[in-house]
Amino acid sequence: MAEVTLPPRQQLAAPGKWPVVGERAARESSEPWLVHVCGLVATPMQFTLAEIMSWPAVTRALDIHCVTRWSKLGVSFTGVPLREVILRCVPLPAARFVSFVARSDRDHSTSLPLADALAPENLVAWQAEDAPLAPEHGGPLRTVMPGRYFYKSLKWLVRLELLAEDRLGHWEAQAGYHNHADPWREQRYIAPALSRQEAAAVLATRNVSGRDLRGLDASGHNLDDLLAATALLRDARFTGCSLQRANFERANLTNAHFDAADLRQASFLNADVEGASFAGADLRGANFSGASLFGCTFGEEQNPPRPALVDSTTILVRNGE
Ligand SMILES: Nc1nc2c(c(=O)[nH]1)N[C@H]1C(S)=C(S)[C@@H](COP(=O)(O)O)O[C@H]1N2
Ligand SMILES: [Mo]
Repeated sequence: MAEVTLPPRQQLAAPGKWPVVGERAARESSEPWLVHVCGLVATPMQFTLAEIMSWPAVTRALDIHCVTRWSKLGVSFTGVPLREVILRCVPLPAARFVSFVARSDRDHSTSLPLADALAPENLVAWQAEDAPLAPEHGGPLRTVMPGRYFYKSLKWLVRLELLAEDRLGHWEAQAGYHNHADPWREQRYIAPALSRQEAAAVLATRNVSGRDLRGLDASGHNLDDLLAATALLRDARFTGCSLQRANFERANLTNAHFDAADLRQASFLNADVEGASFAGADLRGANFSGASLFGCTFGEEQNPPRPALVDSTTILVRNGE
């Protein structure tokens, strides 16, 4: 197999697999699909699907990098360059950002600086791998912004609004996703500001239940009996920690790092451990009942493999796979 380079801590999705992430369907509506371009443009316009699809189409192989750690390289998308859509409406000099809005129950949105949105590789696409875009993947029309985590690519595009100030998108505002989203710099989440001293003080109490400690670096600490139920520990680092009997029930541990951690008898009951890594961790007696384990890894895929230690006392119910 040819050598492929992936951004840090990404893995290739299984061949032929394309996970559905976030909303699964557009809002039901009998109205015709129209794409509105509004805000700071000289000529606000609306386009029908047929109109957009009548413009000169391009087909490009683009890389997908989802923030939950899967990547798909060279997916062929057909559409029109996003810049064509925007430039037809003539952005005013004050326009500096674009908000992309979906036809979905929560009016899902994301945003980009205008200059980045105008990059020639970005597409408004209606086809993937030579077939019409499946509804769950954003059909009939989505954006594809290669070079950003995939949350910057909006499914079910119906509105582009040009703005002077940024308007944070759904994930960026609600879930602390990084607004720049460069996978090569691993800009997944905004961590709340917490100094090393503050982090150390919190860890010394061994009780972080219910706290927001996204991105916390606890590597190497002895945290046996840690209380962390319902804590927000997305992207936190517990590499090499001793965490025997730790309680992570219902915690959010998306993309957390548990490599080489001692997790004997730890409880992950109903926790969200999507994308977390457990390479070389000791999971004897650990309980993952009800946990969502999508995209989490146990070291088998590493080169050389560093499999987690699992035995008959490990309760591993792979939900969400
Ligand atoms: N309308 C809408 N667009 C969205 C989302 C969403 O929840 N709603 N999720 C984003 C995220 S986080 C990802 S990773 C990709 C997932 O696209 P896919 O389901 O086609 O893989 O869509 C992005 N665009
Ligand atoms: Mo995502």
